[in-house]
Amino acid sequence: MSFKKDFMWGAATAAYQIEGAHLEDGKGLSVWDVCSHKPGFVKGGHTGDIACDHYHRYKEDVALMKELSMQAYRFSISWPRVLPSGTGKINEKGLDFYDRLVDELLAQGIEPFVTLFHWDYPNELFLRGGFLNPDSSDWFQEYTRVVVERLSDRVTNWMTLNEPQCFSGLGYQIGAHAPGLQMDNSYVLRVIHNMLLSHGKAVQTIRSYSKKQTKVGYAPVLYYIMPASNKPEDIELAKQQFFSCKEDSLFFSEPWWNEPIFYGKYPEDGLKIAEKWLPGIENFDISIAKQPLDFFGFNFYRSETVAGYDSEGKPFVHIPHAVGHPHTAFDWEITPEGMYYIPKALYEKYQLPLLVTENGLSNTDWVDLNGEVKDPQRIDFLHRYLKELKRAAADGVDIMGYMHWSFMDNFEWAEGYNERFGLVHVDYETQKRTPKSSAYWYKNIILTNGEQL
Ligand code: PSG
Repeated sequence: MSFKKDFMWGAATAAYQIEGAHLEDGKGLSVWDVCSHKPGFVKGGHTGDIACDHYHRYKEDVALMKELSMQAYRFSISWPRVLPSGTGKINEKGLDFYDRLVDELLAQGIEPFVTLFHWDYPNELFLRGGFLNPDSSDWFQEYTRVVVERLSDRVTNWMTLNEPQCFSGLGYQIGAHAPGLQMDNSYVLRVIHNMLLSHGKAVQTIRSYSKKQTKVGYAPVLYYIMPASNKPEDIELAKQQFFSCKEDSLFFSEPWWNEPIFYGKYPEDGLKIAEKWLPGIENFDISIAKQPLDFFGFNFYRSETVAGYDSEGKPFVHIPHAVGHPHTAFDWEITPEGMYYIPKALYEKYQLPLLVTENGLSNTDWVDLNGEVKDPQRIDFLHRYLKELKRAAADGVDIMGYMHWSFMDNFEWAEGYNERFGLVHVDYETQKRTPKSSAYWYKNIILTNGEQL
């Protein structure tokens, strides 16, 4: 068994990470525009002001996607480009950009996958409380309607939120990402609650305003828990742990986000933890978060925790620094097995087609004397992860497609341009694009539907 005939191979990006043109054509500021300009917020003082200048070079970029045989492209819309104040006045020029991008993709036979929110929250709404404001889900709904009314005659595939775990956790609790706050858990819980409501209302809006049939999903990040060995009891314990809420990482626990979205309720084990921080949260009505979805999208990069039974038969879960796995340039563990275990476990639990919305690595790529960009590590990474994904497909898991993160090198949030995740190399001085050796390797995988994996 192999990948389905209509399996979709592609790559992903996000607006703030590639577009640049941060003040052009009436765009409003996002929290990332503001934070990246604060000294010390981003490594090297980098900002997304110009980034890959994709706003002006999208045609060249889409042509490159075509050359690399991409069948799908996942990108996000900048909310403040479309609604500079977040609500109210529409910026037609901003919407026009996405119009042209979608037309260009379709003209080249590339299927657009649109993410509505990939972290560049309108600053004006942030100043009104952002996701802490009880109206925030209505704001998101208004924005969704504007985009859907404009693009849904051509766009079929939608994702509401990208990694809301990171936006709420890194943005409101740890402060490493915009808006850069360090608030206590009771506030983070409210942010999460409003993000979940936003998701639910946006799905309703997509369904009511879309001009044609849609496929709707979202894109949480998931960290798998590695079984300590191949013994069935270790594998089972790892799965149990993956599906449970953990006190030290509640906001990144699988059920905390997905159970409201798929079951309309917060998980019981999570509520026991959350109740200590926000008494009464068990009465928060989250039923609206549950709307029928067409696919379960997920971003998967690594597994940093191991679970198993020790020699005395006692269960353990821990974070070993070295699980015996190689690491990426960003020092993330390379754990391809998760690309088998996660789809298996998710499909069993939610029974929905799956879409890998992101997966990839940052790497120290080598530009050689001939100007060719060599990244054998990325090829090996892709090979290992895709082999595991294929194994899950062979076990009968319904997988719609795979979007590599990222199509091209881009602004890696707090790390600036220091981490390179692209299949295509970007020389930021000249904006020259050069497909890396991995891009050609991936092209061959696409053309053969992963046959030789
Ligand atoms: C993903 C995975 C981890 C941290 C951050 C992300 N991890 O394993 O520790 S964020 C995610 C995001 C995209 C980023 C990309 C690479 O959606 O915008 O550029 O992954 O960090």
